Amino acid sequence: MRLVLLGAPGSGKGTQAARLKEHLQVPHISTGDLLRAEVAAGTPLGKEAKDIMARGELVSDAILLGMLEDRFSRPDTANGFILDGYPRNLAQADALDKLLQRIGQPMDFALQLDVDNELLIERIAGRAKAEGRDDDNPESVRKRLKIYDELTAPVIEFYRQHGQLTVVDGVGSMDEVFNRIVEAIAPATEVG
Ligand code: B4P
Repeated sequence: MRLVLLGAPGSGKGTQAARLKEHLQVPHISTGDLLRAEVAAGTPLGKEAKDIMARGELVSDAILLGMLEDRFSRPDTANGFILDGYPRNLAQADALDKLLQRIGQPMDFALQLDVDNELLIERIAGRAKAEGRDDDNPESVRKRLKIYDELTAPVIEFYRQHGQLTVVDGVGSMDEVFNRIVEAIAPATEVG
């Protein structure tokens, strides 16, 4: 199954993708994780992305597309994937659509995790304490939420218009949200 998780920062995309990966037995591709790995390894790409990410801004579309093309070329995606963190604007949504058409693997599901802003800020503040991620400071979080509203929210409409969107209530315990997702994708998993 090929699935993309959509939702604001802190909506639980990474959290749920880690669980869904076990459930569906397909790889979890997080563009945030791919970028953080580049930063940690100190590659030229990582050096370019580090400050942009810390400020809560988007890394360039060209870099992201190159990274994704590279990731999709690996054999473990043959049976599907869970994509998390991409697309973050309409240009990325369009590029992804074309890329998947080219490799003959169209998206099966776009799942939006719906969570209100107050709770998003609370969750990210919790992660800031637990993990100390560079971009979880209040200023970057405000910027990330603004960018989400302006650039990423239209991506939801893109998938709605393509008839691929399912909205899942992202409020509740991690188990409750997971169970809702499993229920939403059940018809597709039953027919294989
Ligand atoms: P990401 O890594 O995608 O970061 P994120 O949006 O904060 O989501 P994440 O998946 O980590 O958080 P989650 O909601 O699971 O991106 C980081 C940066 O990378 C971007 O700002 C950008 O600079 C760059 N980037 C990535 N992709 C890009 C792209 N396509 N184009 C350009 N730039 C890109 O969880 C958040 C917290 O909530 C966790 O602490 C979790 O434990 C908690 N939580 C989750 N579910 C919960 C629940 N049900 N109840 C209580 N807490 C919960």
